[in-house]
Amino acid sequence: MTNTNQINQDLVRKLQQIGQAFRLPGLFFSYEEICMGNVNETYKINYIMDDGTGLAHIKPYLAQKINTFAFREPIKVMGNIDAVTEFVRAKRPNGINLHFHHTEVTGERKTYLQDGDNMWRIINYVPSVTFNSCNDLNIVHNAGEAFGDFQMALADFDPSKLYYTIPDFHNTRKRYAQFEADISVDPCGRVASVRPEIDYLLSVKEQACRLTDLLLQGELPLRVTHNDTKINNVLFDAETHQALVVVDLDTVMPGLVGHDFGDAIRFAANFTEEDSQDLERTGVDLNTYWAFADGFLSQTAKTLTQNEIDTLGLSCFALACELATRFLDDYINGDKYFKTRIPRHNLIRAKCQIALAKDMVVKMDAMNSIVQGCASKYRK
Ligand code: GN1
Ligand code: MG
Repeated sequence: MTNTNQINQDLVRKLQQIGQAFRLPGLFFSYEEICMGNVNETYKINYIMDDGTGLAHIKPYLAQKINTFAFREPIKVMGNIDAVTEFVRAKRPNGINLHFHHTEVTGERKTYLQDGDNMWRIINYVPSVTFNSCNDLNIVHNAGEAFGDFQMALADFDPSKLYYTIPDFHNTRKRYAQFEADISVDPCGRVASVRPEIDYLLSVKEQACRLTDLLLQGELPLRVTHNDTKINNVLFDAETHQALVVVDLDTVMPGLVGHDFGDAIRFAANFTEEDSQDLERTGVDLNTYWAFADGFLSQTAKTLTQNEIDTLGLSCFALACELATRFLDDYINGDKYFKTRIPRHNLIRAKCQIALAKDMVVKMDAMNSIVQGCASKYRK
């Protein structure tokens, strides 16, 4: 038996064991890894059961291993998710919702299973399609609407009920402070080779941190935000391309509207993918930007303050720089946080975010005008 088979068999056994703990009915028969997300591990697991009429019925679920290096307090993560999903479900009982299965451990119902250092959960599988990149402006518009709608659905959720599962997640100043501290330690001797990238990021530090500063100065309100608004975190109907549900709620925490807008734009409105090495082509596609902004503001414009609207363009730059520092910091530290799939993956990702941030500077006036135009359209 080859090594790979051995690993797969181990995984099969592990997934079966997890399914059993969550009391999934039927027989486990296959799994596939869902290769999205840079932090958690996700598997579609397929069960076969009798549908009651003697016919075989295949029922898929999602099994997810929470990365406990990123999420140090996964029980709090699940607490937030439970609170938020139940809140939305009560408001919209007929909508498509995420359902987290429960284990029964000594009579207690839990939506997670502790397995040594690992933490597992099982989620209902929603038949759907996702997009890592998308040229279809209708789909991008629908994603903007979905993230805007998600935030508005939680507008009356009491933020004090949420844990800060990753403290200072979008505190760009603290991200920079950590980055600079790690540069001076240089634990893997990689700093010398990434000087140009470090120099660029430090040269724009004040502008990149302005959003965080405005929050600390009380100029921008805290809301309940998603905080990880990559377009692949929206599930779409395969035929109509309507958005079905927003997923990956691990980072739902108090945050700024700009964190959600900026993160979505730096991912979806980039001409290239997040880890592209084609830096010539990397940059903001203003058509995609416009489509997302229109969808997002159609849901949020009436609620947002003028300051929030005025800083949406800036938030895109802030999020691109913040993520560039995180990727480069991880590279400097020896790739401990983000999953890497190719050599120097984090460096490649950082370079791509830097190229994107540079292009945003050039296009910032246009980005701001588009936001103002969409906001006034939906405020009437
Ligand atoms: C991580 O795992 P994923 O892809 O949902 C990260 C985000 C980054 C993103 C970059 C908890 O999200 O903040 O923007 O990678 N999530 C966490 O691809 O750190
Ligand atoms: Mg995520």
